[in-house]
Amino acid sequence: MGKMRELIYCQECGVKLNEIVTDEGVNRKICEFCKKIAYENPVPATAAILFNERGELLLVKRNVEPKAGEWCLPGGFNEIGETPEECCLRELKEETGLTGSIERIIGSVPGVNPFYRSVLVTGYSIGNFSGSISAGDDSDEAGFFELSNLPEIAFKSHRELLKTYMDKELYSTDKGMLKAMGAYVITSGDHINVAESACEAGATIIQYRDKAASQSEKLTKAKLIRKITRNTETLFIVNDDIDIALISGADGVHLGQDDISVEEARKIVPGNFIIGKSTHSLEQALAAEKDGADYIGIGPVFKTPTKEDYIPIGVETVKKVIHNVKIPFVCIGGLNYDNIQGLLTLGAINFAMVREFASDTKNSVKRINNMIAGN
Ligand code: TZP
Ligand code: MG
Repeated sequence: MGKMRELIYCQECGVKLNEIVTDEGVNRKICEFCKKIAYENPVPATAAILFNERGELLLVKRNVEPKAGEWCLPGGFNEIGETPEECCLRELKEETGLTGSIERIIGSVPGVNPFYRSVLVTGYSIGNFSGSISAGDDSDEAGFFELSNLPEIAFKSHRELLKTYMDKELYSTDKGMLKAMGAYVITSGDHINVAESACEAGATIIQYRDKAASQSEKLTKAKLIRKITRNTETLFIVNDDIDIALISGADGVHLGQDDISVEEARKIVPGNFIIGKSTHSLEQALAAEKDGADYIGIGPVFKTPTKEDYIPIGVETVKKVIHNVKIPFVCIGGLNYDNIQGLLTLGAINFAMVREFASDTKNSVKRINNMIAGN
């Protein structure tokens, strides 16, 4: 991206602008003739992140400057009266011929542009797409690219949005690229101690699950676990309570069958917030996937005193989930070092446990992650 084009003349009367520093210490330009500050605000734009069922990313080849001849995400500038979501879907249709629906907001990234000075690009992930590709408007070509074989992406803002999407997504749409959660540690007993040890051992996910504490106690502990996991690779998920997850700044929430739906929860959480869902059958697993869950828990696989009144779903249901569900799933319930080997052989790679991590947490996490990694 080139250098930002400077605003030199008043856009209303053409007089050369003077530079001032406001009482608040902000550098501004002023037109002495119009007696007005010439505010420099970014132009709003959007970009669409769309993967096909093979996990390939949709890109377009630009036919206009800046960066004519280079590839980028489909997208463009907001029209007056249009919401960013409408802009994103319109640009997608114009540039690629595809229609789709907004899945979620990925984030907004400021950028500079030699033609429009400053832009603010909001990225959205797109689901349920249909139609056949036909390039149009600002693009000469449109096509799907394997992530391992992407062309250079022209705009830094698009590269940043993609990175945010990839970092926070636990998976790509290609199941083969499913990112392992590995040992999924559910806290119990001395929750803080378990979380601290799990984090030190490099657990991918810690879920704070505390059925006994009051809401205020839970919030205090959730904040502590957030502190422990902040600036580490470990994701922090709160069980059941979306309010505590949001206030403590957790990475996500894990909802049960009796909690609010994923679709409703999605309305009040940030774009990259992880929402997991407990499921106890293939039907519930498919419903959670349709509802937009980022991952599901499937279980209890075996009988467990931790969830006593549930009938175990058994290995057969896990097999069905492996073959029918596209989002990541984590097996749960009655798992231990000995019985996860069989599930690994079937193709399961993520295992959530309460009792196994309740004592000697650090060693248990390391032992189970080594086993998952095949060491
Ligand atoms: N959901 C299904 S089984 C279960 C939950 C929360 C408890 C798993 O506990 P454990 O001690 O690992 O069997
Ligand atoms: Mg629950």
